[in-house]
Amino acid sequence: MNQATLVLIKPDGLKKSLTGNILTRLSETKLDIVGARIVKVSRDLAQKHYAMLKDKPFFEDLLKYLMGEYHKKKVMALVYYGEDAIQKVRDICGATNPEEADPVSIRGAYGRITTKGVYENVIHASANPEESEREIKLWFSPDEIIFDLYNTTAVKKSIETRVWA
Ligand code: 3AN
Repeated sequence: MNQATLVLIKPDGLKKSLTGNILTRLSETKLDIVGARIVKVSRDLAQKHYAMLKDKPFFEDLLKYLMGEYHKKKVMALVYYGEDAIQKVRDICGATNPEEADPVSIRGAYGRITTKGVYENVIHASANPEESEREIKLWFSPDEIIFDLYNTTAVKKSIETRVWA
């Protein structure tokens, strides 16, 4: 079954110049990239993305990590699409704990745990179809994805917006 999944190359991945390596590894899946953005992550976006973990003791560090306070203030967000996309991407990413991840997985090869106990595991990938839909809708608007993954609705906006001068 065709699925969409959200991938984030996290600030440590960008700081360590791993973007190319990670995209090359992900291309092994033969999935399609249907959306891509470079994002400066706000606290609000980080909180919404990790809402499920809000009661964990590492939550505050996790927010700071995703916002780039330990590395670079940017994240690369991608939507991959195709047959069994969620599992294919998760397999290449490896386990959450980079020290337990298969050494040839992305997290096993490039991740680390800091002396403060923060998992710096360079990549995020959606865990299941419900999460991928929630996450993709959080990080992308319909027009930033090359086809309509989910139902859309038209709204008229009369808000001031910036354009190139
Ligand atoms: P995954 O990203 O593999 O789906 P989640 O959703 O359980 O795993 O965790 C989200 C993120 O929270 C992880 N990618 C990692 O950065 C961080 N994290 C998870 N468990 C821990 C932990 N025990 N200590 C520190 N950070 C953690």
